[in-house]
Amino acid sequence: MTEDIRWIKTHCGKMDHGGCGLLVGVKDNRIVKVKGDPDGFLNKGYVCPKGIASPERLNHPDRLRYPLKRAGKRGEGKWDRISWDEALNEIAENLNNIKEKHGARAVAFGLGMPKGQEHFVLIRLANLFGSPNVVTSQDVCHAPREITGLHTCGFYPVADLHHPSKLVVLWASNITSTNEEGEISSMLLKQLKEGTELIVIDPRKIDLVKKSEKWLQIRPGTDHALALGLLNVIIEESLYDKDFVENWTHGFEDLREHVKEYTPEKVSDITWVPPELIRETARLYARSKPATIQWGNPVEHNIHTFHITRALICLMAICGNLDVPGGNVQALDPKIMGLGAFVRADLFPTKWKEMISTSHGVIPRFMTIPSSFFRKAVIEEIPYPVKGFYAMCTNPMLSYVDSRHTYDALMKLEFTAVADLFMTPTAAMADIVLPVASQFETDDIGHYGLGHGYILARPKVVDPPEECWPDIKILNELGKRISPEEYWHDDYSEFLEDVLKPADLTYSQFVEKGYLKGPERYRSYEKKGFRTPTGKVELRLSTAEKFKLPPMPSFTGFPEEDDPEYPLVLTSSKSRYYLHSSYRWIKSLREKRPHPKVEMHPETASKYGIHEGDAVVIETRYGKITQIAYITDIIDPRVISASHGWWFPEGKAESQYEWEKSNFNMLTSKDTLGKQFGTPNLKGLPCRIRVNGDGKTL
Ligand SMILES: Nc1nc2c(c(=O)[nH]1)N[C@H]1C(S)=C(S)[C@@H](COP(=O)(O)OP(=O)(O)OC[C@H]3O[C@@H](n4cnc5c(=O)[nH]c(N)nc54)[C@H](O)[C@@H]3O)O[C@H]1N2
Ligand SMILES: Nc1nc2c(c(=O)[nH]1)N[C@H]1C(S)=C(S)[C@@H](COP(=O)(O)OP(=O)(O)OC[C@H]3O[C@@H](n4cnc5c(=O)[nH]c(N)nc54)[C@H](O)[C@@H]3O)O[C@H]1N2
Ligand code: SF4
Ligand SMILES: [Mo]
Repeated sequence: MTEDIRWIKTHCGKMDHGGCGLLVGVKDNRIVKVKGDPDGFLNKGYVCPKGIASPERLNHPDRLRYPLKRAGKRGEGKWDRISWDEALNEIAENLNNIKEKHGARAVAFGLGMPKGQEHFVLIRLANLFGSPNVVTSQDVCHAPREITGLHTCGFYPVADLHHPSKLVVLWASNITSTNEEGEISSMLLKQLKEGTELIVIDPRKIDLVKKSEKWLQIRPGTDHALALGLLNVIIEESLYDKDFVENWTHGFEDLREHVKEYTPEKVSDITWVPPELIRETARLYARSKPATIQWGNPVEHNIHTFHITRALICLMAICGNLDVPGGNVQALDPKIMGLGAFVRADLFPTKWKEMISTSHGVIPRFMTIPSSFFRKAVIEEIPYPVKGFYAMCTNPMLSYVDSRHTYDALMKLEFTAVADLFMTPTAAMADIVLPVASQFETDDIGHYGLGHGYILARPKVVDPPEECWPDIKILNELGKRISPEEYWHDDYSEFLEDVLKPADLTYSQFVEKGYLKGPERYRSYEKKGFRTPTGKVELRLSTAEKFKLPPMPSFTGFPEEDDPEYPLVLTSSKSRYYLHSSYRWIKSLREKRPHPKVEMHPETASKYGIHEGDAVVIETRYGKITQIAYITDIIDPRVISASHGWWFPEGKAESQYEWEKSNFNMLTSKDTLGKQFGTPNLKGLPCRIRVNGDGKTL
């Protein structure tokens, strides 16, 4: 039996940002087993439950297999099967018509979390079509870290887990569940075994707390206050890196004055972290060299994200941890085609001026459109109308803040096409639905454009079923219909060859190598300075006036003010078994996590008469949902943590699979947004809870 199995090396993708090297066992064009590849560049044999379950995506009986055209009213769940030619012509005709009537900018292109090379082919398509509006989740995912980094120190400082650190700070990062952006947790676990110390800053007692020196159980949404408190202690106690500060920072004296008010006592009142623990944490971080901050996504789920990310970079800088091995580094790309060239940014020099976001005064260099601004353009036609939408690798009905608003926008759009593996609440609202070939079914490149300094080969291992097409192929054919043909290839796989040409490799040679990593160069600033206007790390932003940015990181408030009507604080984390709203339909994963769960402390549960397993109504000022109570002391009695991304694939198409019932984004608001990134509050929201009816049903 086992002799018939062919083992193929590839890298995991699309179950998160990807990264693990896999050995995939194939028999008769079907994947029979997946194992972690012991030679995997990042994972050395590690694999998570999603990785193991990932082939189940491919053979699911309800997977989309043919292009579909809406038959009934929008969202009614009635479809006709059509051919690819009909589907592509229909999309092209609608998008071209909208362009003719309202201009190219009236068509928006939607993307979710970057999953593979198709992400960049879609941005290229938007550029060639002439639309400046690519809507992504970047307002709540990575743009605040990346772009604040560019403005403060000239690069995006990522945690360097490739070299030993004396100390790792997990700041809002549940790395053993999320392996965030290819920071595979096995890399950290190896270091911890070898003596690296750990600090965890998280409102929940995550698994790694048991391996940590210190756990700071922070009040959700107050990370800026905590970071300023640490800066206060480090400066007051003169623990900072004097040489680095003197030679390579701009505005240190201003920072010294500015953080005086953030005493541990004051910060403790805001964050609930005891003052002595703030002091000890500051001392341990400042004295450990090198130390790295693995900063996670919740630092971007708050209207104050610019202040949080600024304060954290100041912390890295004054302790001498920027651009040193084992610190927070500028990961250099291998010699491959640059992002700008790949997406043909050169053909669209006026993009910044024309983008929806520019009229909202976002921070320069932030080139994608936050979901709230996109929907404002659709619904209120501000700053101009948007009428058409092509969405790929995304499920906005669940992932955008304020889901009712998404529903309204999808109802109002003149034309929407969605490409996915499965009928989702968003696809169910489309006019055309396209069936895609996904990971394992098409050649792909992983980690391009993510800023971690490597790319990974994801060669195809099986053929896709029936009429499923890779996204790149769809975009290549659509591109020829809605933009100048000369920019598209005869064979879509040429796009992968393009990326590799500067490295003098073909795709198959790249597959042989498995991955490409950029050069390891540190302290580049010693030769060239930092890529900021002052050539230094800008503790005080020299561009503040010019770009209307706050010059110093400050505590600018809670995400929302306290409200006695809503006495608890709501947060969330990603589930280890799912990717956002994806894959509730994979049986083996669903068995592991069958319901959306809301975590609460035993004291909280008893105060509200809630028992383990009860259906609980969670309410904020904006809406209410129901989830199942999970009683645990990993959480503070004043906080609850609900699940994000829940819809019910077993539900009915005509009600978009019960998208309202348990969906976290029914509890969030599009109306209060951070200035620089249009970021909403997804964490730290005032809320209240009660048992739902008899507590038996969701
Ligand atoms: N309240 C709240 N909201 C959040 C977050 C949160 O923590 N809380 N997190 C935010 C973050 S960090 C992010 S990145 C976003 C994520 O937002 P999205 O990326 O929109 O979320 P997903 O649920 O992953 O949707 C991905 C869709 O892509 C489909 N898909 C998978 N593979 C392929 C493929 O190869 N091709 C195509 N065409 N489709 C594919 C999946 O089936 C799924 O329907 O959500 C954000 N929204
Ligand atoms: N299994 C799985 N893996 C994923 C994803 C997924 O959906 N599922 N999504 C992928 C994507 S797109 C992203 S962006 C990353 C995100 O991965 P992470 O950065 O790890 O994000 P989260 O799981 O949202 O939150 C991390 C931790 O922050 C804590 N937290 C919540 N609120 C706060 C707060 O206000 N302050 C602080 N300091 N901590 C807080 C949570 O309790 C949680 O333990 O993961 C990627 N990997
Ligand atoms: S951690 Fe991510 S890349 Fe690794 S197996 Fe799991 S889903 Fe795949
Ligand atoms: Mo994300």
